Amino acid sequence: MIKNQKLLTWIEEIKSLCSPKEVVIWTGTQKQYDEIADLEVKNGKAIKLNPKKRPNSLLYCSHPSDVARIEKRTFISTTNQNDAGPTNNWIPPNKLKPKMLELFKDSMKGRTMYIIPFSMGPIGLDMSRLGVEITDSAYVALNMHIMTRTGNKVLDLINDDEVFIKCLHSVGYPLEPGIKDPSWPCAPIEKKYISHFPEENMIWSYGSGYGGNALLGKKCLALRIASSMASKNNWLAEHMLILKLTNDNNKVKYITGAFPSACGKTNLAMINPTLKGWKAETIGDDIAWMEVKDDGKMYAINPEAGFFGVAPGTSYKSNPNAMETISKNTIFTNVALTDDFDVWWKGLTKEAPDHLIDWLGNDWDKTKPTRPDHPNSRFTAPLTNCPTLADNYESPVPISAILFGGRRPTTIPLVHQSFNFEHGIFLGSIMGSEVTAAILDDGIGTIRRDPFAMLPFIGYNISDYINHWVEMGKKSTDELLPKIFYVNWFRKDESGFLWPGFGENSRVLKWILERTEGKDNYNKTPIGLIPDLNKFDLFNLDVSQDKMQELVKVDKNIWQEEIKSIENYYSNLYKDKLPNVLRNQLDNLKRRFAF
Ligand code: GTP
Ligand code: SPV
Ligand code: MN
Repeated sequence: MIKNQKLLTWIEEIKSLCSPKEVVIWTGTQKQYDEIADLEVKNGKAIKLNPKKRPNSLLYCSHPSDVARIEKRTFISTTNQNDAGPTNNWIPPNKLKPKMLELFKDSMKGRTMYIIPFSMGPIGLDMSRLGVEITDSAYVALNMHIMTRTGNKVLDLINDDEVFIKCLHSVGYPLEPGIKDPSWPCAPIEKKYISHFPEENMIWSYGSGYGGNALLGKKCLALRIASSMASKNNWLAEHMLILKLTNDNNKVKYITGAFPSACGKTNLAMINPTLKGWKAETIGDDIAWMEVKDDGKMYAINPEAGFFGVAPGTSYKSNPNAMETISKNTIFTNVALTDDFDVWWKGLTKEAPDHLIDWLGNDWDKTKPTRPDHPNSRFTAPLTNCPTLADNYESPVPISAILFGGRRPTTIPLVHQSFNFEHGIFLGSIMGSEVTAAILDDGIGTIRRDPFAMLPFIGYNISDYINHWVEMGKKSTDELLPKIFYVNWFRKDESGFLWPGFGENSRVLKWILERTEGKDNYNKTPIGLIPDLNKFDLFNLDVSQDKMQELVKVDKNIWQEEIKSIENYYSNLYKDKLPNVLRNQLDNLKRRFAF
């Protein structure tokens, strides 16, 4: 039962604004989940997958206009534009709120309004944060049940007069009498708004039902609002995986990694090391909240309770742990349906089945020029399904290394280490990657800078964000803070990727952990420390010496171009607010190359 007066008042307010047909409070029981799932199947919204092959699992297929995060329709709404900064779309609250209130007016007509209390982070942990999402989408309710800790246990905390973050969501498709509900209701692009009000820690999302646009605990709360909260309270909210590693001497260390969307976080978080005696365990695959504790070390938690992972490319060969994770209790979105009511996507098996129903609901066979799955199709599955989930996944863990990475076909070596923490901040700031299908955009494949893999997720001014990282660095010493690395699994030559990736990335992790222990296994270059190939584990690896040389090459001419590009990027983006740390680091880099 809801007792928190603030919550009761807010629910009444939204009820009279949005006019839903009925209100359902999410209790978090399996019974409630199953009932809503069954109703969705009965109403033709979802397909129940073959219980013999994929127990307790659903397939949803979205409207073709609603397939990914939409950065153009994502807003940071602050009184002053400077507080949102140059990386965010900005509309001030006094303009945005009236516009959105008009859209929300009666927007839930004919629909059920779900009240979902949730905790980002383990229930009751001091690093966790509470939220309530009000939504008219059963898909969102079912996904939130998997992706967050939800239900009565969380409500009990909120009832104890705790603060919670208000998250309002509507698919933006009111059911006027006589209107048939489509299988994936949503609003046209120009009416979609994914809005954040960091001054009052509030989220309003209208018109999209997909992923990060609609599961408001994830990118909206745990990254955009959380990063803004963290900047004022000495912590960090980052787009990072968290991985536990045990080496062949039984030594345990933890790392985090920030790679842009669809650039390998889930895969690294579930890595099966090819190195003998090494063990990897999963803690998180998308978001890390971090703080420096009294012992001077940086600790991380995964605020999520599930995976919302990229389906294409996932197979027993590339990521067997993900395959096990999604073997049951999973919601699939925008993958293809097989004749025996199982799922298929590009890369699952070498050959596609002879016949499929594609994600648009059409018959598909190999003569069709189109692919049957959407490139940003996804699975939603609970962390507890993951065979490699670490047993201490709900406790803050001390981080030894932070990895930055992205898809860079040239220039960036397989791995390099920063000279110190502030140089690491510089590496984060210049990160770039080929744009992937995780964003609804025309620019897929082109390289864009994506600082800290946070370009779409920093909920405030990026200059302040960089300076906040500097402040975090001052909370401890370089000795105790995580060491910072830049990795690139995606360097290419004419024949494709130079590096086999996936399980073989454990060789890079081994080098990295040795570096955190100060081992002399490196060569110094102007951009940082790269592996000395004589001291890099190449045993049983099928990569030629030439390719290995190419993978760690730092080419002076190419870097001269890269530095020009960084200078341009900095001056276009930061204008007169370039943080000192970046100016100094860029000067240092130029000096080391002596251009
Ligand atoms: P988001 O959930 O969007 O934040 O993405 P993510 O960073 O978790 O990406 P994910 O691990 O799902 O990887 C996306 C794609 O990259 C998949 O198609 C993978 O097969 C591919 N990939 C992951 N790791 C590697 C690697 O080491 N080498 C190569 N070549 N491809 C990889
Ligand atoms: C990403 O795009 O980085 C994702 C998927 O993790 S979504 O939650 O839809 O943003
Ligand atoms: Mn992500």
